[in-house]
Amino acid sequence: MKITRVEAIPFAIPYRKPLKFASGEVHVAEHVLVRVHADNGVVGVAEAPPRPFTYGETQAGIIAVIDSLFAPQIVGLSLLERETVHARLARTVGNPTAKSAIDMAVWDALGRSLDVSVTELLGGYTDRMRVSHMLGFDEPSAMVAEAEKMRDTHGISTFKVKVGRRPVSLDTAVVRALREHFGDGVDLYIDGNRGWTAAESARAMREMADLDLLFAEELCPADDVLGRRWLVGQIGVPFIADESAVTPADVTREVLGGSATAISIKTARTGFTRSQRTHHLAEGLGLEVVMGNQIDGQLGSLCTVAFGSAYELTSRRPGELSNFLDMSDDLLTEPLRITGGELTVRPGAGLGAEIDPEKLRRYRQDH
Ligand code: MUC
Ligand code: MG
Repeated sequence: MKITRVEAIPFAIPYRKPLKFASGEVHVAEHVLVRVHADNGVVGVAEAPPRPFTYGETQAGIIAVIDSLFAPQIVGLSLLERETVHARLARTVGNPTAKSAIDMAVWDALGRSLDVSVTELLGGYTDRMRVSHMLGFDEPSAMVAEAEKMRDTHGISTFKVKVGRRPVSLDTAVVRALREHFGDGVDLYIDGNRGWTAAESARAMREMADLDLLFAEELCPADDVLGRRWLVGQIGVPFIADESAVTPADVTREVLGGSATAISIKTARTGFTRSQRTHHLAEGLGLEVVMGNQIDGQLGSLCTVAFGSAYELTSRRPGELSNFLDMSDDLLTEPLRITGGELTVRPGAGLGAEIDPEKLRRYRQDH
């Protein structure tokens, strides 16, 4: 079970409907497929989504760091030496999605080698999660129509509404329209991607005080340290740290500093090995956890549900697992399906994902 080779393959699949939010927008999934080969013939897979507006990574940078630094550091290690893989990758700062894709592909290869699913290897709590859908910026009527389509087609009844525009009434009108349209038949929370100031966030939360929000996420920048603490101390719902708390150390700092009371775990940026550490930390600190979405394709969403299903805490709340539905196509032989508002893990070994060779040929960008 020794690692013999790591491939980083760029691919691009257009979105049918771009996702727009306060820190950026995504029109094409220009991701990197990572394949970890082992000497027993097994190949593990995962995908890295470059998010320059969140982590500073680019598609070309992810490929360069994998080819020049990470692959040579882990070739020759056993698939069982996951902590050694983690320690070697950790010698390089940053590059969270490049490291995570390698980490998850190693776990997938290990699961395939042992004929056990990744969810069972991690914790095996359940085999499914309820799904929360992320609604990107648009007119209120269009966002209500999208939510309705998601509910009617896939049974989804939890929605994360992107906010952070100015004036704040652009966004509070959307949340009010959703609540008025669906009544108490849906759960709603908001994510500002740092778009507002602390004072704007406080005003928006007051305007929405009667709308029964579940959570508020990253409404203002965590770097506005005192403003953020002031805000979190006064709002009546858990405040989720997402991009401000990527590492377990970030989580500790943000929570103990009073700048967050809940966290988002994204396997795209902490893989499985670091997401485990974050999960255990969250349990110890008594934090709410939401399994977040890094605007993942189907392979990334499968990684999220594989991890989220492994533990009670991570499967308690609906996970953000549905934005691949906005892509025009994907790489998996067997597409993911959300039914009755739930996504299940794939039966079988590892992640249970098979890459369709014809689709990979069509979308890869390195030939
Ligand atoms: C999210 O939860 O913020 C948008 C930007 C990013 O970093 O992730 C997405 C979703
Ligand atoms: Mg977020």
